[in-house]
Amino acid sequence: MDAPLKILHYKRLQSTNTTAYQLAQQGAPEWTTVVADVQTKGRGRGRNKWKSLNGGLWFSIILRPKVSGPRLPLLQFLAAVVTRTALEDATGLEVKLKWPNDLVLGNFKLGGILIESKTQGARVSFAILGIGLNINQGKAQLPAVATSVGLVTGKQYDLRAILNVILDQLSSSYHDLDRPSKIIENWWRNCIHRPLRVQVNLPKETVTGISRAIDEEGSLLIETDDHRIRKVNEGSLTLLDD
Ligand code: BT5
Repeated sequence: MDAPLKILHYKRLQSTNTTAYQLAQQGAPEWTTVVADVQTKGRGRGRNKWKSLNGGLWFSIILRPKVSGPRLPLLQFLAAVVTRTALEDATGLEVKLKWPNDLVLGNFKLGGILIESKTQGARVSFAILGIGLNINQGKAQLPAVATSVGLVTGKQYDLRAILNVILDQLSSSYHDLDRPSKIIENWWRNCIHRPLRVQVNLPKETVTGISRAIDEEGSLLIETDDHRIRKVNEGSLTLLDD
């Protein structure tokens, strides 16, 4: 870790990503981490909302990775593999990954990752790595598509202890950003649609086929029914049963 780690803990914020972004613009050091018990305007990708009531772990880390803009998605994949392992270690559950940014438990969404960044040309000035994990919430505090660790195990967890493990493991594997294939291989090994039939809804079309691989920029490669490979870099993925 290049700079001393500072954790800023708030009871309530609109979004830890927004606060972290403002701090980064004011020059806050790398690894400054913003955590909130509750987010009143938690965000997902695009216009998606992120339900962030008490009991979940909602945090954002300020990073200044030395990667070019197109390689920034690697940070999301690195965060996913690190968080997955940390959660498995803390809970004994089998946590899996789904493209592009989901952590899943069984068929339900356990957590998500949202990276927002400021770039100058191809250079990344800073990136805000936002991670949301459902830990201690009950069913009533979660959207229907979601689950929490506590809901599955019946136990309650120490959020700060889980955060510390994730930060620790992330800082010690941060240099893996120079080894994209290592990150991608680990991610792919733990992905639930490897290689299964999927549908990806893109802003203007739908692509259906076999999910074959992730490339080093985080795009999903889908083999369509006419045996061509389609590369998609955004969208929502659904597993098809047929
Ligand atoms: C994500 O978006 O999965 C990224 C979520 C990132 C949240 C963190 S919390 C800390 C930081 N601060 C923020 O404001 N955000 C980050 P996406 O792939 O777009 O998924 C969003 C969708 O997940 C929503 O449209 C819902 O369907 C579903 N969803 C909402 N809240 C959820 C929750 N608590 N658990 C599981 N799924 C949820």
